[in-house]
Amino acid sequence: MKTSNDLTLWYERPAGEWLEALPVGNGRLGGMVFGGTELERIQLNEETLWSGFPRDTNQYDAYRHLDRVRALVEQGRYAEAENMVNATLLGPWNESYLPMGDLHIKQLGLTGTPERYVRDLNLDTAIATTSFADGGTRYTREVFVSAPEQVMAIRIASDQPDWVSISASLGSPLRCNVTGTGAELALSGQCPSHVEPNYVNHPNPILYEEDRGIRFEARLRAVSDGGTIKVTDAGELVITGANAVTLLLAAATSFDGYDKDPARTNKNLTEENRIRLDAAASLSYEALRSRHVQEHRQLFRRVDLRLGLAEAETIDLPTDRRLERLRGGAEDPQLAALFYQFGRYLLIACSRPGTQPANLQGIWNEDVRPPWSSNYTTNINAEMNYWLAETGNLSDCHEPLFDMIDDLRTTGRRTAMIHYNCRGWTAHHNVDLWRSPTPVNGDALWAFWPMGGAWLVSHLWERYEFAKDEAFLARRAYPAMKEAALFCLDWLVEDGDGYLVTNPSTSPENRFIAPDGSKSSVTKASTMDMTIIRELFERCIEAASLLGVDGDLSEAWAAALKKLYPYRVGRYGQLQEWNEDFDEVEPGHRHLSHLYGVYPGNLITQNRNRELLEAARASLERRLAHGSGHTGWSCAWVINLWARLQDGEQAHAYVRTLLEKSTFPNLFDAHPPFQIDGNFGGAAGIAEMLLQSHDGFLHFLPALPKAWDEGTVKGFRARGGYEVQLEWKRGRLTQAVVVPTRTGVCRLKAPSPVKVFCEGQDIETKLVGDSVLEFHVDASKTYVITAME
Ligand code: FUC
Repeated sequence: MKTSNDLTLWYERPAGEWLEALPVGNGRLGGMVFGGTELERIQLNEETLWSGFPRDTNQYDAYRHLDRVRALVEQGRYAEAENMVNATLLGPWNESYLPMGDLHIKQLGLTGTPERYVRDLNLDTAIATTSFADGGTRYTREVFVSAPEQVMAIRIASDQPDWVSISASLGSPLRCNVTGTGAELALSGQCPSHVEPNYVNHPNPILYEEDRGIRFEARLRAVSDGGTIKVTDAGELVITGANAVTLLLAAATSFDGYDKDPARTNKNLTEENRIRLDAAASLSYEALRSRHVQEHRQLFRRVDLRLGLAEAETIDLPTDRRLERLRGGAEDPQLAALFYQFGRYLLIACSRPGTQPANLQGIWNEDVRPPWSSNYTTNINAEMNYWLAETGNLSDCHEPLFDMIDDLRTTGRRTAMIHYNCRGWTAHHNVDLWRSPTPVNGDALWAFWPMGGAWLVSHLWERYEFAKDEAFLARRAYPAMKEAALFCLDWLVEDGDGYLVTNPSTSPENRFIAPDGSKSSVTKASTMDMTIIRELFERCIEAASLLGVDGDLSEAWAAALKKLYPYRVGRYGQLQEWNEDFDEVEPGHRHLSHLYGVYPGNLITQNRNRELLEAARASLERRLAHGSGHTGWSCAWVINLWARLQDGEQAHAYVRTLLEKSTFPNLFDAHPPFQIDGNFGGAAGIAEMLLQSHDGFLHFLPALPKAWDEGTVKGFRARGGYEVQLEWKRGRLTQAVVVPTRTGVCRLKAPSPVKVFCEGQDIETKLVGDSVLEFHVDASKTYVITAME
């Protein structure tokens, strides 16, 4: 029996399947640890292993058909318009993320049935540990992926001297061969030059071509304390009679940028790996481990979250049993806190400065044809992956997304020009390692959606809002936003009523029933399109004015804002999803695209537009009454929406739904299948229930459910440049601490009377709105807000 602390996932059995294994990673290199006793499997990933190579996926004929599609939409011939989009405006599928392989470790010399088995993942150390006893000997295996040393380390030890004997082997589902010399094994392989998505029937879905595609090498080295090491003819590394063994694994690939042919790069993969292995091997295991733990904690320990008091016995149960218990109706608030911190752990493990952004599975994938190619799906999933980054004090981990935006500006500029004759840049709903911005194959329903760029740049603005760093705004955020907004300016057309609309337009990925009874996804001015554009233009005008640039452009954006197709409230009192009050083909659809303005956007808030907020509530209720929220990410979005609607009980009900119905035993989110967006979106939702800052002020505990009646938060970040601590009891805020990064005015909403102190002094405050207080703050000073009763 093991007593877990609040930051450990633990289990009493080895993982029977991949979704029970525990993820480790350093942003680039990932592993899924199964924790077998006699046979350990660690499934391996490297984030740049993708099929394909740089290609031009633009459709040079597309533009010739655009006017005809637009005319069909204006005539209300939506189904015909959709057919024509499918036939003329779409392009080829993009490429797939791939697994690297497997490391198998046989524990030799076991005598009987293992006893006192435990495996766990400690989120605070980022180490997965397996331990068990066999015939009086206790074995321990620790696995982690070091960011400082860029290697995976596996330490196998026992409590008896000279007792550790193992054999290790490498394999891969990709084309590969394994060689071994001295104390090393090398797995050299090649990626396919194309992989068809797993939902496409194709006689030859995995295509390998000579001198095409990414090459890779994974190199494993054994460092043994005592005993002997040899490589067998079967390509196994065998270590016998050691006190302990450290296996070090490094991986390198020939990927050298989205626009470079990986077959032509001169990277020496063996040398890259050897340099890393030599450096790691020169450290003692203890030093390697402590450098890793220290580096991880510098990110992970920025936030501490405690929710309520779990009933004592739940804390001592393995994680899978806690999930079962929750499914049986029990409360376990601290499990929600664990899920939140697991989200932060995952982001640290799969998205670090300089790495690729988190894809649909972060970096963890065992399939050569993974679901939806495990790519970047920008009509919700890629963005949701970053919803927790800023509030969760992991702004650094947000950066890979910004790098991808920079790449997409280059590729997406050509697509804007070739497909639509527009300035600026665009991206559609699927993006891959090669930064293909074009619409993919299949159906307009998902494929025709040129708003990816405009949504992605909202992340740059959000980063600015949280950090208030004008240099970032000037150098990184505004240039990408401006170009996305230029695209939108050119993409808008005037409709018959003089409104500016997008046409053709879809609302990912729902269909409507047109007045003639036909079903289509293609119309004009979907609410999501108009919201994203409105938000982007407003933010660009604000950014340009802050930076003192682009006056003319700002005038153009302001003029366009006045003519944008307006929000409409439909016959159910709902915020309409499309330009007309069409019925949905799927009223309980998983996407909540028309509610973008409530979350992740902030155009529809209590302060800005209460009536629209009520219409959005009606839309959400209608969706949910018909079964929405049934995929993990959809449920996560619902939590955030209820939080913004300030309904703590509803938000909490969907936190429970997410954990009960959409979470695998290893706490990975279930679409199903596994998709990591729900982990990040769910974690973001939990934070959003406790602290908001999107409506012009800090709002403490805006959607606190009864089940979390006591708790503390340290280290959340809020827009305006704040770090925030909260403490509450019996459902009421007792104290908050705010540390601003800049001097200025702080506004906060305090539902009951509070006093504000700085350095022991009572600060003067002014009431400026409905329970909104305003006071002056100096950068880096600490402001303590205390409830008066
Ligand atoms: C969108 C969603 C699907 C899935 C896929 C990866 O297309 O509609 O549910 O999440 O992305």
